[in-house]
Amino acid sequence: MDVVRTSKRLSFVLRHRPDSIGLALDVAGWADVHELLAALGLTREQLERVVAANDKRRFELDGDRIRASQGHSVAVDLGYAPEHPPAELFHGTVERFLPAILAEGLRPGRRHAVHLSPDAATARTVGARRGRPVVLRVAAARLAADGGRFTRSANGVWLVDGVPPGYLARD
Ligand code: HQG
Repeated sequence: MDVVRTSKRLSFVLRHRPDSIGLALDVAGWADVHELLAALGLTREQLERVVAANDKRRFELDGDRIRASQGHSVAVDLGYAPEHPPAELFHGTVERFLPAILAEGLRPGRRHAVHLSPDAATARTVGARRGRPVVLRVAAARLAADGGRFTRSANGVWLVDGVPPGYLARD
């Protein structure tokens, strides 16, 4: 079993297309582990290896259920309580998106939320998935004070509905 390949497959299924293997998620994004193992042809040990080896702790394995901690495009309510963000958070992107981002702010696109990183180095890695990374600073505490609702996923990714341009600055 290829751990990285299996992890990508799990992300795809648990965030975007559970139906592609006949799986159903509950309202909070949990899938039944036995159904998942049968559908993917994996053993419990293999699944545990993939979850434990994951660099970003993308999956929560809780007894007989499993879910992705963030990144969904399917409708789920992860149930994270709102939290006060630190003064600043960071968003990694690429130059070609900047004109749109600076004009209309950060938007979730096909995901549920805009994803923000706690530090510039992590944001740089996120941006680098798409090319030469550009890091934006987000005035998170000010946005929260102005009514922005922040939550933090089990693996430390900050989530917010959107970030208007007035809260963004290039790092
Ligand atoms: C950009 C990975 C034009 C945004 C990462 C990004 C993260 C806009 C892209 C997680 C825009 C969306 C999420 C606007 C935002 N106009 N472009 N108004 N607003 N964008 O993949 O943040 O490895 O949905 O800058 O580590 O890149 O999968 O979001 O470039 O935590 O676990 O639109 O995915 O995690 O891309 O990444 P994405 P993201 P995993």
